[in-house]
Amino acid sequence: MPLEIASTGTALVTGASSGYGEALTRTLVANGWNVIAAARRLDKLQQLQSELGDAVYPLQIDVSDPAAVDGLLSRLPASLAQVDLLVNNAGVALGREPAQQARAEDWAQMIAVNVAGLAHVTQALLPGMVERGRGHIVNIGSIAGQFSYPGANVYGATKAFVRQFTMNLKADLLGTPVRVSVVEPGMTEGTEFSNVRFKGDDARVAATYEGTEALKADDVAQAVLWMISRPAHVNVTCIQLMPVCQAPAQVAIHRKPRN
Ligand code: 8X3
Repeated sequence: MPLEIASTGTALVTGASSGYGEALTRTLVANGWNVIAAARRLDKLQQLQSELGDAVYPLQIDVSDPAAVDGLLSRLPASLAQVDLLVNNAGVALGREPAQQARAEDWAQMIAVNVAGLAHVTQALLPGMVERGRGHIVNIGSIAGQFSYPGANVYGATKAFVRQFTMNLKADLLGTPVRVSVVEPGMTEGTEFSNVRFKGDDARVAATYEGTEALKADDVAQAVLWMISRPAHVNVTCIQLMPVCQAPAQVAIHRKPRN
């Protein structure tokens, strides 16, 4: 059976300046959507617009700034004010140190963007979707929200929030046609994720991907496209994807040194 064509409309993608957000912006535009591409780096968004055309509307915003999110809808032109698809993609991982060595500022920033920012943007757009009887929210989580690994501490916990928030939204939206989904990617290469996480330590970034064939941002964009292309009565609640070379393999055991 051929893949259904995604229904189109207006999408708002946070974190659209790079990585999954950029790939998704390209995919949505290619499938007929108008995309409000939201991120902090306006120059990157403007580049996307000049490349993809007027289907892209650049919106400079920091989702961790409550006042900016409160004013989000008022900054949109009337033709784009009714958002049909929200992709809560903006997120950040900072550090891989054990919790006892992690920096408080890193934890605070991850919570501000991945948890508070995501919830706040949702709160800004969801009432309109329910009122209009049309909408889909896709949250970008991570396999780190389900599986533990050393150094994932607060990052993984923020992504566990994303998963559970999605499921709780699903419960609240019962009786409305608004859909809600979470996508949980594993290791992905070719994005800024690890450069940000390791704060520009190129050797650690290179070591992370050495000998692997990781997911690409487009793999994630295609998963989102499939989700939003399902018939209106189908709510894909969760897609989790990992590269073949990655697995949540074992519970670790620390052994005492032999005497
Ligand atoms: C990032 C995926 O595998 O690096 O969200 O934790 S992983």
